[in-house]
Amino acid sequence: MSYDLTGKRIWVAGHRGMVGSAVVRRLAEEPCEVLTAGRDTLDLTDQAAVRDWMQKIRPDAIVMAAARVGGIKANNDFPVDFLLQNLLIETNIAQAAHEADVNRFLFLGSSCIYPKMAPQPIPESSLLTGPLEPTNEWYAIAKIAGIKLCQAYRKQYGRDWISAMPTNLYGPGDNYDLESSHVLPALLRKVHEAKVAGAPSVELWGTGTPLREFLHCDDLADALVFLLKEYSGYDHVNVGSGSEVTIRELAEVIARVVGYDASLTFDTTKPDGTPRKLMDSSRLHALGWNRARPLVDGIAHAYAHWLEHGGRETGPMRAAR
Ligand code: GFB
Repeated sequence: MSYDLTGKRIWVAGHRGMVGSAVVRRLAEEPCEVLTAGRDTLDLTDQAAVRDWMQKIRPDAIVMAAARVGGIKANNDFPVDFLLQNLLIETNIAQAAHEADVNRFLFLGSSCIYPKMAPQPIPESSLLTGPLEPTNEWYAIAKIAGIKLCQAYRKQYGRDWISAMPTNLYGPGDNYDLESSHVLPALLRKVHEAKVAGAPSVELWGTGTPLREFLHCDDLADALVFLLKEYSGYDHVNVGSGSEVTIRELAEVIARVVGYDASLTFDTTKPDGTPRKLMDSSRLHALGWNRARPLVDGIAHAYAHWLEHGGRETGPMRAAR
């Protein structure tokens, strides 16, 4: 299968978020036209507005990077927001896309769709084989519904809609708000602020023992454009870097990048979440993509970008990836 992007009009939903903006940057290298809609123009939770916009714009393809996202605490604290907003965004866009005859659609899920105790590395076939991790089951259920929507439109209407499941992501445009962010930007900020203040220690949440796999958003964007061009199929495709670190090791890598050797303390009243979630990305590799950069290089890039942009948070819980 090969989907030629030449002359195609591609809507990147959620283009201001970390993933959406990375996809826009990557698509700029392709001979296609990128379409975007700011939040001031289009409320993705408004069904009628999404339908009207889609009828007017009629894209050839959609990359669905819009979502309500956040780290472990935000997911745990705001279950309604994570479940409801993601369901609304997904169903509105999918239904409107079908009505506007959009035949190419790339949906983005998350590694948290898999059971908490899935075999490691996690194959795509683990989906719906066991109970979810309770801190993020709300987000996971919404993302599983998105995968199923793509499969349902393929089955009932023959739509060439596909899904990709990224692992934990980071990079330019990430959320650095300490309450709602993921661990990587949180630790970059904490270590940086400890360095500036000359503080002797940095506090991490949980025990530091959970394992996580991290992927730079520009690597994800490259993989997504690859899938858009090269993949057609009912099954979703994992997108990971293939290597994992404990949260303690992550903090140590970040300390090296920032250049500050603080001691680490652990707030074990905060949840660890899932103990391990390394994805099996062999399906993606077999299709021909395997270009994830080393973690230390990616973190150095993210840190430089954050410093260039004033080392400030990008806001709590944006409604776009
Ligand atoms: O990245 P994170 O918030 O989310 O946390 P998940 C990963 C691990 O880092 C957990 C620990 O074990 C946290 O307890 N951690 C240590 C910290 N210090 C910190 C800190 O300062 N901030 C944060 N945020 N964590 C998310 C899901 O799970 O992963 C989402 O909640 C989504 O739904 C996303 O799937 C990819 O990796 O646990």
